[in-house]
Amino acid sequence: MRRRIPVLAAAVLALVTSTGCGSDFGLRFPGSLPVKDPGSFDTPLPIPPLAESRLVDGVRVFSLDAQEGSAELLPGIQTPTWGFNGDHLGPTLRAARGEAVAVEVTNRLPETTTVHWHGMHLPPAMDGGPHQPIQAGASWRPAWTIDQPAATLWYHPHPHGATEKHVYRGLAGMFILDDPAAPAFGLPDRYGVDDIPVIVQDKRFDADGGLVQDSQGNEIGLLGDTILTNGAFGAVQEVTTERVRLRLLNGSTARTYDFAIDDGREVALVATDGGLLEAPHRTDHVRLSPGERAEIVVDMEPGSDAMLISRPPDLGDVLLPGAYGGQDEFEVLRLRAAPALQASAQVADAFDSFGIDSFDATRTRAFEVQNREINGRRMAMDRIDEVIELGTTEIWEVTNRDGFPHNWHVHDVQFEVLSIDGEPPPPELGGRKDTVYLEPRRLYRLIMRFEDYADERHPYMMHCHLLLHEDQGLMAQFLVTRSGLDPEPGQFDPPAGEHGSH
Ligand SMILES: [Cu+2]
Repeated sequence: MRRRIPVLAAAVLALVTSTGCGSDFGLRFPGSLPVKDPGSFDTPLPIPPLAESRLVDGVRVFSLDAQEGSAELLPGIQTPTWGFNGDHLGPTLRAARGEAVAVEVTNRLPETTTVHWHGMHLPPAMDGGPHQPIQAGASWRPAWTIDQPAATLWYHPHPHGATEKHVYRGLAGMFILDDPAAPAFGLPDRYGVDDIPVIVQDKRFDADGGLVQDSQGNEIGLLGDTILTNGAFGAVQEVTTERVRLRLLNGSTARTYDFAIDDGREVALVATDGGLLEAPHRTDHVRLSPGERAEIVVDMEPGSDAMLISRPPDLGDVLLPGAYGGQDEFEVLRLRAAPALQASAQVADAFDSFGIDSFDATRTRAFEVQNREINGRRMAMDRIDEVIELGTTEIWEVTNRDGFPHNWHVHDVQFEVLSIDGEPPPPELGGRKDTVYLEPRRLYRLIMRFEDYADERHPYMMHCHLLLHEDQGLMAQFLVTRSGLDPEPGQFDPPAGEHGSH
């Protein structure tokens, strides 16, 4: 067990740190520990397999089975887990812009689940939110056409009140979108060779190796003391090229990371949630809250080692940063370069430009997040909170009124951050986003367009992607309709269960 994070030592360190700091009470929230691992990081990084698909009448059809299993998350120990098409996590789905896709999802779990396509622009009935439950033993077959830029998306369950549990047990996978019409821009693109999926999650284990899902009173949820990359602890990726692209996904339930290379070198941040930035952004760190993604390109020297770490993330003006992982620093993934490296292309200086014009916005809505509520209300499956007219552009003003972290995720769209407290967003928030961290008491102005899919009966979700908060009801429902008018009383008939019975 020498490569497992030494919990006891970390607890002692937490005590020392908290008493020395004076502004924090580290042991009040034992789920939040500074985690250090001196281990050797020599477990080969598991690369999720690319999902097989078959073409049926021009539709690319994938199959996903949610199932129970057992996986070696810690060396030599079997942990009961859940996974898609396997014991833990799921295969990487991959499709191109313009393709018609379908996914045959079968639930082999002992309870109801759903599968949501996080970041995808698609009809709400295909979204896989809480209104598309798949009962135990049942199947569901969503189908849609990929119609958005190349991006690193992901899929995970979204059953109302149980999302934290289902994701934490291992139900998550990447969904990579390609755009054949877009230039390659010199970006590394050989999956598993120089284009590496990196799903980062934190876990807690009991003495028998079982996953412990216990937030221990922490109001943001569970903070694990063991960091897994693609389901492995202490992983190393062998690098054979001068440049390697890491597709970072924060698949954790509550923890926010600040990814960096241990020697402080700059990397090129090339993409965020919804695709490429307008130009690479040279930076030495990238903060990701749960659900967010970032693609970085790391330059490697032959024969060298580089450690991807997470530095103490700046969580903004929270009351007890140490309680929310704001003081934690730990290693994530070792990159080990071969003695001789294949040449890599030069990454372009600029990518495609884009941008939603704020003059197009016809409506502004304000959302206040506080006490697990949005504008004073918790999620209700039979209540529509907002109705939006198809084809319009809106500005949403979102503020976290609590003294602890939240973030903000909107289904169906990729939004852009117009401003934060009236200032332009930093470069890392200058791209297409579907999830953004909400520093307390700051005003985030987001702009988005609602296009293509009108539906009077099936809502999309907006919610905090800290999964405990989502489960507790920090979520709201919106319809996109042709009229944009509220549905007549009784017209909204939540279609829960319509997909779960066959
Ligand atoms: Cu939250």
